[in-house]
Amino acid sequence: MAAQVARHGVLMRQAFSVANHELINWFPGHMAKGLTQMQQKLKGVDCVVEVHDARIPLSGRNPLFEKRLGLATLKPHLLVMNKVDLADPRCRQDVKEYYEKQGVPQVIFTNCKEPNSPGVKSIVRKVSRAIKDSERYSRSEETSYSVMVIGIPNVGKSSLINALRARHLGRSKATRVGAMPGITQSVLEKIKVCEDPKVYLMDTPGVLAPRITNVEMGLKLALAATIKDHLVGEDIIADYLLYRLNLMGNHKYVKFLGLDAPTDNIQDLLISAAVRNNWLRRVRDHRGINTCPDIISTAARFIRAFRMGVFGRITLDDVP
Ligand SMILES: Nc1nc2c(ncn2[C@@H]2O[C@H](COP(=O)(O)OP(=O)(O)OP(=O)(O)O)[C@@H](O)[C@H]2O)c(=O)[nH]1
Ligand SMILES: [Mg+2]
Repeated sequence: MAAQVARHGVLMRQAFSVANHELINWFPGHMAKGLTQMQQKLKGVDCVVEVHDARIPLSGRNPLFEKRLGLATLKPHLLVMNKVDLADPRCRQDVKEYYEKQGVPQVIFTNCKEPNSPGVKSIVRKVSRAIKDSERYSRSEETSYSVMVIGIPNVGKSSLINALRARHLGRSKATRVGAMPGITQSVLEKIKVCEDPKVYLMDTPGVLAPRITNVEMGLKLALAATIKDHLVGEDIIADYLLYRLNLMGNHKYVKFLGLDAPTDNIQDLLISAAVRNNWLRRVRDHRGINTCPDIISTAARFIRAFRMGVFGRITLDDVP
């Protein structure tokens, strides 16, 4: 049994265990196809911008990118940590230093909901510099840059392209964005995001590693919405969220869900919250039509609140 410590008179878990240790396998056809298209188009690209979610700065970066696209060796490579508005700002310096040690010199922190935020503003300049500094840059007359934007699903690749377009060209969205993973389904044509220098960005589908073998990493990826919720289960994601919040001593969920006190029991939490807030569903049984607590939609509301930052800015990885 996992170790527990008392907080607010309640025993809280110090480790998370799931009954079902099934690994997450989610590699739909569009991801495999996207990866092949990316490989084919890489030749004409001057720089690769990898977007990741700042709430999981270490978890889930796809090893296939390194393997199939040869990022570090072939092209100038910038790592963008997006959604900083949702991540703990205290982790930023540690993330930067961690990646510097790994040989990734450029880590840029962005909030793509704000085209005029400092990170977004710096991208074109840093891309131009990285290309000019690269050994392979021999086209001295060339003033147009072609950049491929890659990353796992739902981290904000398309949002970054739209934010840069809004920032430098004052133009509206050119590529579709959505709260669910798997919105961009194929490698798109180049989209102009800046006039001077001329910078063209290529949007790509989010590609996850085909097998996620580490259960806790899978849960973090799910909580950050990079995997479709139903593949893991809303109740399991909600349980992991509860465990993490309690571990941090963050009990903002009590007020948000209308509970009396913190709890470490997800079933109690979901049932109480559903009853208190009238989040019920109709069921038909031998007595006719009745209502019962809607556990899954309550779990989904709890998870959505985390993703909107209701419980504060939280980074899920421990950065060494
Ligand atoms: N809070 C916050 N939300 C963001 C940010 N950037 C993007 N989002 C949201 O994240 C979700 C995913 O954005 P997309 O741009 O579609 O992500 P993507 O990486 O292109 O996703 P796929 O095409 O599905 O791989 C959308 O709901 C965006 O509004 C950010 O910096 N902060
Ligand atoms: Mg997209």
